Amino acid sequence: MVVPSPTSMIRTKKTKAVGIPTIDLSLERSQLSELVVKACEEYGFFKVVNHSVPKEVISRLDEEGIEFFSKNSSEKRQAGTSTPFGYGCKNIGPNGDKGELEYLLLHSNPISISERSKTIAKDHPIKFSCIVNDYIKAVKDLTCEILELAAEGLWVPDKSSLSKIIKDEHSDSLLRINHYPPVKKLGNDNWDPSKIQNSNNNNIGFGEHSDPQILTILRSNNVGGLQISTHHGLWIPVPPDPSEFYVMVGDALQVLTNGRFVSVRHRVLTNTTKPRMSMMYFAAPPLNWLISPLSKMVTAHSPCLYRPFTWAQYKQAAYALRLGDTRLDQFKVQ
Ligand code: GA4
Repeated sequence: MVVPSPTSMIRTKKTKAVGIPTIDLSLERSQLSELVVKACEEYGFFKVVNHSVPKEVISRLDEEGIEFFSKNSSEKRQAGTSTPFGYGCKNIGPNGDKGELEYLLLHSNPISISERSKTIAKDHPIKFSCIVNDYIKAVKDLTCEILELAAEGLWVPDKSSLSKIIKDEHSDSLLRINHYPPVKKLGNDNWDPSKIQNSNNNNIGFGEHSDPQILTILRSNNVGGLQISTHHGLWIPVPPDPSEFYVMVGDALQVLTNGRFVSVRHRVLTNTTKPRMSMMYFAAPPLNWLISPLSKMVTAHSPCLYRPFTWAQYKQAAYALRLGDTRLDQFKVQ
């Protein structure tokens, strides 16, 4: 059984309790694989506790992030523009999407990290590079553990069929550090949070979207703002938990599981008093990897939903659209 965490328990209008699943990774393996599959199916989102990422690795990257975002804007801009990697402020992607945030977008490839770090942390590039490397390594291991549990729970014969995609040395995985400065409520005393659906609203930190990759591993400081949408379209606030990780199903995993898992739509609202900082590891295939449903997931009852495409083709499609657009439709079997 997936245990909803009491802090995240909310009630819908129909008085049905909705909770974000929490999975304790110290449980027995056979139990864990079932829990992972259930959470991926029901929400495409869950929290993991008792994970293997050392506290010290988390706190070092936290410190580095705080130091970077406290610099003045001309110093931050020395990290290069965020297209494709570097520092970004308010602009998200190439098609006019905006958010109330600044961020660092880094490639997980070690060569890019050390090159990038020279401009991010001029005075101590090696230190920055080591911290980012250590964090990526630890979170990548966690991602592989979760993907192996998912494969086991789906009864896929090769339990490494998913994890091997991101273990590939050419994996296109990314690390993103987002910083949401506090934003005053819109200059109007009748501010209505229900109107926040509108993506032009200043209080949207990062607009509604799903992540294109396989899996996203997220953590944040103690400031909330993240919301996920249930598959029925209900928005649930995610309580911040600086010592644990949240896991999100991305579009590529939706395809690999032939739609059995559905990528989770999420957004971030800004806080009026405190800054939020979050860090996401986006686990992705190599650019030339052919993505198609795992053969075990295609049966007479579940015919193949997607035609094969490379990760490069999918990225191109994602970058040609707006943040909130649905990108998978164009890859569906007619
Ligand atoms: C969403 C997930 C990751 O943050 C990201 C984002 C990327 C960007 O910020 O450059 C995208 C967005 C994300 C999906 C659609 C495209 C690409 C902005 C955008 C409008 C780094 C990613 O891989 O896709």
